[in-house]
Amino acid sequence: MNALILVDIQNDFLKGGPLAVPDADAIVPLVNHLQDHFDLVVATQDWHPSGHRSFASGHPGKKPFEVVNLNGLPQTLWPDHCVQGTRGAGFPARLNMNKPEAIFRKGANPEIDSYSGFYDNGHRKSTGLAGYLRDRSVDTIYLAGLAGDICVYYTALDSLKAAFSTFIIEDATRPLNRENFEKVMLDFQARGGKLIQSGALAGIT
Ligand code: VGL
Ligand code: ZN
Repeated sequence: MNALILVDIQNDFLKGGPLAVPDADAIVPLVNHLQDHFDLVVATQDWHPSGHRSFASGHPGKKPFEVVNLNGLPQTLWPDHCVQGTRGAGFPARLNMNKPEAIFRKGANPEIDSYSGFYDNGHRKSTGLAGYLRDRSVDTIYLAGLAGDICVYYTALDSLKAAFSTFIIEDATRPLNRENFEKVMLDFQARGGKLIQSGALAGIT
């Protein structure tokens, strides 16, 4: 059984948002179309309380994209984004959110960031996503969404660790940083993950 996971396709990561991913809006129509190829679609949602410790605004003298130590883990500081209940944390109206059967929220603990849809960055607390997918007899996961080099990548790594066959649909994601994306995709593939183009999906699913 295949599942498509939509990673963090939220207003704050789209055009005009505080953490806008370059060209991110281009994936929305493609992602809407891709959903037709899957029997199961789920989504993840970055969902931070205001004052989350990953926000640069709470670290005097620090700027977004600087790295600090947060409770023993290296933490890139971000502009305030995806604050619970705000429009920016919501899904864009033009994204089809009728098909996704469940939404897994992450990043609610103010003391630890959560890039992966499966676990926080310290691998301390599960979101329940792996158990949900196994219960639905999923063995193969396809990933689309934002950002390709951050939350899509970390979700893909945990998917491999949980022994799911894992595909990233390359044209259905966009990175914050293209150079970093190329680097982390080599790592993803070295761990057994596969990069595919959406055009190849019609024959597979
Ligand atoms: C993300 C940075 C901070 C993402 C979330 O969805 O890729 N990146 N929070
Ligand atoms: Zn975040």
